[in-house]
Amino acid sequence: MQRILVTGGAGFIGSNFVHHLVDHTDAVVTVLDKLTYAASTDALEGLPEGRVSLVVGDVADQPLVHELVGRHDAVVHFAAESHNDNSLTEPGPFIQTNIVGTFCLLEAARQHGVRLHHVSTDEVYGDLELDDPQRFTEHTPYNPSSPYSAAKAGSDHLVRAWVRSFGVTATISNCSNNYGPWQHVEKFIPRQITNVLDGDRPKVYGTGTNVRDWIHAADHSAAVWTILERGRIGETYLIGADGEKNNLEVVRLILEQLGRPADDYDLVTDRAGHDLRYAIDSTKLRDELGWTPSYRDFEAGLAATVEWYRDHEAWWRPHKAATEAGYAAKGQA
Ligand code: NAD
Ligand code: TDX
Repeated sequence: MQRILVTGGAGFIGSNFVHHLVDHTDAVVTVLDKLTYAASTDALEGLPEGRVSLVVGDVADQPLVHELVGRHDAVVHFAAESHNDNSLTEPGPFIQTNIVGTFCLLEAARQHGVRLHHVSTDEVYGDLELDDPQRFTEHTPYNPSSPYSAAKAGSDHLVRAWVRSFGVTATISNCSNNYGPWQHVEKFIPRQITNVLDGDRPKVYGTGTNVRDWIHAADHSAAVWTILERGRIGETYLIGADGEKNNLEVVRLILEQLGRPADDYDLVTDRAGHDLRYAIDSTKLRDELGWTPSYRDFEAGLAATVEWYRDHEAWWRPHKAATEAGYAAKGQA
C-alpha cells in the first residue's frame, strides 16, 4: 500500500488520476487542492472515504506542504494555473502557483526524501511549423511562448536542478492537449461543445489552422502512473497519442456530432503569441515503459465527451456565462 499526495487533484486531469489510482491500485490518496475557479469537488464525489481525502490548501504554503509531504510515500504534482488565455490577462498567479508552488514541493521532497512526479506540458517546447516532419522529443530545446508555458518551463527546470543538485527522486512528464469529462468550459473543446448546446456558434481563434495533439485524460493518467511506478529517476517522458488535428477539424466534428452544419462557426480575434502546432513523439515512454494509449479513435472519444457535456449541464452551467463574458471583453466571443 502506498500513500500518495496528489496536488491539484480536484482539477480536470488530477481528478481523473485520482479515479485511476482508486480503480487500478491499492494506494491511499490525499488530494491537496486550493479549490480555485478551475476545481470541481463533484469530480471526486462517490470515491471511497477510506481511500481518498481532501485537504484544501495552497501548494505554495510551505509549512502545510512540508507537513503533508512528510506523511506520504510519493507526490504527484498536477496543481497549476493551466489556461494560456488567463496567463495573458493576469500572469501573477501563474508565477506564484506554477513556480513558487513547485519550489515548495521540491523543498519538502528533498527534506523528507519523498518520490515526486512533476506533471508538465508540451508547451514548454514552443511550437512547430505545420510542415515540420519532426515532433517534440525529450531532446527538444525549451522555447516557451506564453506566461503559462514559461512558468511551466521554469518549474521543469527547478525539478531538474533539485534532482541533480540535491538528489531529489523526481521524474517529469510533458503531455499534449487533453480532452475528456470535467474539463473547464474555458478550454477549447468544452467551450465549443457548450456553445453549440446553447445554440451559439463555436469561436475559433485566427484562421483555425493551429494544430493540437489530442490525448484522452484517461490515457494521460495511465501514463503518469506508469512513470511513477517504473520511470527512471531524473528522466523526462513525453506523453502523446498521435492525435494531431487542426482547430477547424475539431470544431467541424463537434458541429457534425451535434447535427449542425460544418461551417456554422465564427473566426474571432486570435490569441496573442498563439502557438501554431504541437506534436509529441512518445517513443521513449512506449519503448522503455511499455505504455500505449487506449483511446485511439479521436472521433469516438470526442463523441463520448460531447455526450458527457450534454448529460452534465448542471455542472458546467454555473461557469458558462462568466467565462463567455471574459472572452467577450477580449473580442473572442
Ligand atoms: P485545471 O486548471 O483543470 O486544474 C488545476 C487544479 O489545480 C485545480 O483543481 C486548482 O484548484 C488546483 N490549483 C491551482 N492552484 C493551486 C494552488 N496554488 N495550490 C493547490 N491547488 C491549486 O488543470 P488541468 O488541465 O487538470 O492540468 C493539470 C496539470 O496538467 C497542470 O500542471 C497542467 O500544466 C498539466 N497539463 C495539462 C494539459 C491539458 O491539456 N489540460 C496538458 C499537459 C499538461
Ligand atoms: O475559444 C477558443 N478558440 C480557439 O480557437 C479557445 C479557448 C481556444 N482556441 C484554440 C487555441 C488553441 O490553438 O484552441 C486550441 C486549444 O486551446 P486551449 O484549450 O486553450 O489549449 P492550449 O492553449 O493548447 O493549452 C492546453 O494544452 C496544453 C492546456 O490548456 C494547457 O494546460 C496544456 O498545458
